[in-house]
Amino acid sequence: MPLVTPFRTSFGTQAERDILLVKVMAGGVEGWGECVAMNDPLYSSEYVDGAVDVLRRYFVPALAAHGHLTGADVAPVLARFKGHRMAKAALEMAVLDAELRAADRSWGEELGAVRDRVPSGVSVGIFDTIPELLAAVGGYLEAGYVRIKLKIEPGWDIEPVRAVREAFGYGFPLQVDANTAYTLDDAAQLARLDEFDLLLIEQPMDEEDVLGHAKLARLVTTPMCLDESIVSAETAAAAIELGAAAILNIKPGRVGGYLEARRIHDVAVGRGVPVWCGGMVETGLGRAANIALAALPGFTLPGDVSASDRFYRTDIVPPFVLEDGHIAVPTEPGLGVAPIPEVLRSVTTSVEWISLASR
Ligand code: OSB
Ligand code: MG
Repeated sequence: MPLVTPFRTSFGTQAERDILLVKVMAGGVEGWGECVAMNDPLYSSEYVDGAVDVLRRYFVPALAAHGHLTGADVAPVLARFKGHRMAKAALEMAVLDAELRAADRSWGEELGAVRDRVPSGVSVGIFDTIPELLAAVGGYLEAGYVRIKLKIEPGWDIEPVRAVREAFGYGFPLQVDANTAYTLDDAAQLARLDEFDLLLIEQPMDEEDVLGHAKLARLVTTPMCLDESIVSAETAAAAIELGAAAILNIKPGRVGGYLEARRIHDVAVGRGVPVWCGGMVETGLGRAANIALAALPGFTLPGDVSASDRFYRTDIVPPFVLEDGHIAVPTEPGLGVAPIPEVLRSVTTSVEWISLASR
């Protein structure tokens, strides 16, 4: 699917999104899952073709061998296979969607949502020039986004943040995301961000460098938030205890699914750590589920849950729109949305159907 504008981060520039969807058929009910893996293993080790392979080769056969399945069964059945959390999450999402549709229960009801709308933040990419960045940020503020996140990297950090604060003031939450582009040697440079009253700095260093983040947290006053490093409730608890994360970005795909995402939420709430829902440039399918997750009580910070038109001119489901800086939590059964057949067909590049019954 083409993006409305190229999205540049410290790990690359994306002009289109190649998306793997999983559809399960259970009786007469269908369920949809969206895999958040990207084309290339640059954000994390997973990538779309790898996800397709592991689903076809291992995960789908393992689920088929299990027989009757609920959404909650998916993670335990697949637990003996290491990693590939984004692929696992897509399967769990599809099975859970079918289960909830059949039971006439919404995603929000299942997860424990306590709000009917969530505040919407937006992730703003790296630009070639400051004026281009300011035009983009100005447009998002105009649209009503309540929180701005700037992507940063060495050479694009202090100046863009300063320019945004000078142009638009201090009256809205502003945060930065480095996607692992720095090391502890950059501590003094990152401490220069402290004067701009940022809500947080997200994943400045390598995903495995949790201890480094704990050290950096003592050298800067901007609160430390982890994204890539948090892959489970266990790693979340460890990062919090080490002092590496004062805030967590929770992405269901990265942690193996929405049920593990809820466990991380519970871990964080138990330790007084605020969380917010991250995004992976999802279609409206993943967006629907993320919005419901973001309505849980511990999600006290605005997430990267923007309207469909932040990334896509045409979404594959009826578009999510911004209303007064917020997005409504879907209320219909399951995800509450399903692909519009003609739109889905127009962006589909390949389909593979695996029949469990014949195995
Ligand atoms: O690090 O949060 C990130 C997009 C792709 C991969 C990683 C990240 C992002 C974003 C965009 O920041 C979030 C969104 O979907 O709005
Ligand atoms: Mg991030």
